[in-house]
Amino acid sequence: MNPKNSLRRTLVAATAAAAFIAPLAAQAQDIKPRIIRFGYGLVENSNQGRAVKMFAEAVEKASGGKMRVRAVGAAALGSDVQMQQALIGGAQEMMVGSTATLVGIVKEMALWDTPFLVGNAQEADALLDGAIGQRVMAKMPEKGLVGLVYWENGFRNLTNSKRPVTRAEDLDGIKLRVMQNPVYLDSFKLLGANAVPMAFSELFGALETKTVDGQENPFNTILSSKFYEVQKYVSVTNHVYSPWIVMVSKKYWDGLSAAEQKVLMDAARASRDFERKDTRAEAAKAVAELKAKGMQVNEVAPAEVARMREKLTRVNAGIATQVGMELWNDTRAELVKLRGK
Ligand code: KDG
Repeated sequence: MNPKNSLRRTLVAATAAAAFIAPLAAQAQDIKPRIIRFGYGLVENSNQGRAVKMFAEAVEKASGGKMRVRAVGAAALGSDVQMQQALIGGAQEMMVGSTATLVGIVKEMALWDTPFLVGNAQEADALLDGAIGQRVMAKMPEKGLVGLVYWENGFRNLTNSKRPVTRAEDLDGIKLRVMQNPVYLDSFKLLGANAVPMAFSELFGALETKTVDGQENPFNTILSSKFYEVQKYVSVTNHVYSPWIVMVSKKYWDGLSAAEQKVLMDAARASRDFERKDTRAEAAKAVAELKAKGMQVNEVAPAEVARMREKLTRVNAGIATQVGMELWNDTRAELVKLRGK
């Protein structure tokens, strides 16, 4: 056969094959689900883990299986700070973590570090879900992150292995782990503790080996992370309301269609409502459960909490400067309005 004819036949066959395969490949691409790696730091059976699971189920249902969330807990994808960098670089799609660990990237998140900023969950929800919370979130895209919603970590309380904390002076000499955040570091130094910044993923081991004597976290985390196995005392201070924030890599977000972005946003809002309800229900039973696990719980007297609060006002000026006086003053004004004064 004439070589030219043979080549022509081959080209014709290849073209025909490509025309047949291309739609199949496109169709396969269409049904191949988007996999969203969603990292978080607590264990699967925690308020954080249960909410990520709920979010994942909502996304898969709403997208008809075209978007699948792979939830990865226990800091297996890294600490909050490491995951934040992975999202910015586009190596990971989503995470939930503490706003307190985000201040190195979005300085306005320091607003939520303010000791005793809010007095109850209702005030927290109103601030976080309202104009103030959205103004802070609006600072994220320029840093490569998209904030969807805030979840509740909760009001933070002290635990340690040495003694009940009944007043600030009892913190003297206690090596207290704090989140990697300057306000937390300064606050507990002001109260007299030997404050030690540390990633959450290292905390249980540090408590177990007595590298640190204590830490501070909401009841939910003290329970789910089994700190009762390595801590004797819980001292109730409610010294700050701590939010978590559900975030998406902006590089990933910008590649989604409007419909896909809506799926994530709707699921995030539903998971926020679920998480807050679940967290508050669990926290309401936590003291009894911690006592049953052998912990000694003391309520710090209001007068002593007031003394702590007075000492901690010294960090407020630095927060106001960091977040900007307009946002700081608007937040204060919003709280006055919420309190009906
Ligand atoms: O991924 C763990 C984080 O959510 C962390 O912020 C939990 O409050 C926490 C802490 O003390 O590190």
